[in-house]
Amino acid sequence: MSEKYIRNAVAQIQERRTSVPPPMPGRVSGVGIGQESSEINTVDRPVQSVPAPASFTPTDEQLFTKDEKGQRVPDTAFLKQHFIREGRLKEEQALEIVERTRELLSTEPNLVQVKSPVTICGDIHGQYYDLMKLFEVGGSFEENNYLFLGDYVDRGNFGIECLLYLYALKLRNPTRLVLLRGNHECKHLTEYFTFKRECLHKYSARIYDACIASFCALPISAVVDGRFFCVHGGLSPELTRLSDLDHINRFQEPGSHGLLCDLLWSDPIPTYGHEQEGSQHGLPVAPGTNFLPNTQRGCSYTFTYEAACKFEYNGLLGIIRGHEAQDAGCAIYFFFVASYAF
Ligand SMILES: [Mn+2]
Repeated sequence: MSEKYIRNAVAQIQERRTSVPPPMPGRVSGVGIGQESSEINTVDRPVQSVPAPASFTPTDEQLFTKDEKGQRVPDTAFLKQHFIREGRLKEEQALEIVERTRELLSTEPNLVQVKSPVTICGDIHGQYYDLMKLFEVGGSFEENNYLFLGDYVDRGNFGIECLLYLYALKLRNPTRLVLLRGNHECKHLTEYFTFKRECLHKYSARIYDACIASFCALPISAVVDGRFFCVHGGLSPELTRLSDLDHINRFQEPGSHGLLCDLLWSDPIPTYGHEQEGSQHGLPVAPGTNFLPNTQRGCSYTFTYEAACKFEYNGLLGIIRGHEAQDAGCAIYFFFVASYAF
């Protein structure tokens, strides 16, 4: 038995030997190993098509330019390329972008009016290269407006780059770009997830604190053409009219309950549109049910189709929200008023 085992093992080793690929042809720089045909390059980048990371921090002349009114604004084309190459800014430069954006955001109302054509984008979560792709397919600021539904940071490794780039674009296109707050734009989640550590690693506590202060200035909702309500999470039992939004003090860390919390955290019920018969996603609920505790999130609520219809009485056609990943990139639940002339 053991002899058979050894023979089998030896056969496998021999077989494996023959499957080892021959050494790559190349050249040795500095270290002389092997034959001339198997030299290895130890000086140049092995994959020349991938540019080296940007190891410099830009000068103010490189990073900032003047807009049409002669105001100092970030050069977004430069910043885009610098971040693509994983470059960093000087602390003062990052601070200037975050601080000035905070001031600008503070002037916006809780509910921002947006005009179409508009490209609406969901959670970015630190995926800077996906953000680049988004702008590539979404068109230019001359062609359309942009509305982001929050969750710029955490999870992905490039949260600060996403934030600084979006803030730079905001300074450059104050009315063309609207940035809403997501549930991750707060102290509590960025401490628990990755953004705080990312900030401390790449920049400093000062930059992190400035980012947190800027999050409190982000508006929380938008309406496109007076017809589509846009928010990160969803509805709330405390939200009946759009004017209810005016009374929120958004300049604070969101609590674990209440209207601000719900707007950032709630979800449609998993059986949305089929609540009363139930589905593989959940048990039936009684007619007239509008909100149920959101057990998956551990806070806020899930809202039903009935709750959405009630809210539509504000002259709306639909709700556009982020907060949940979708396999196909997006999901359309329902066209609220199919016969509406639009
Ligand atoms: Mn979210």
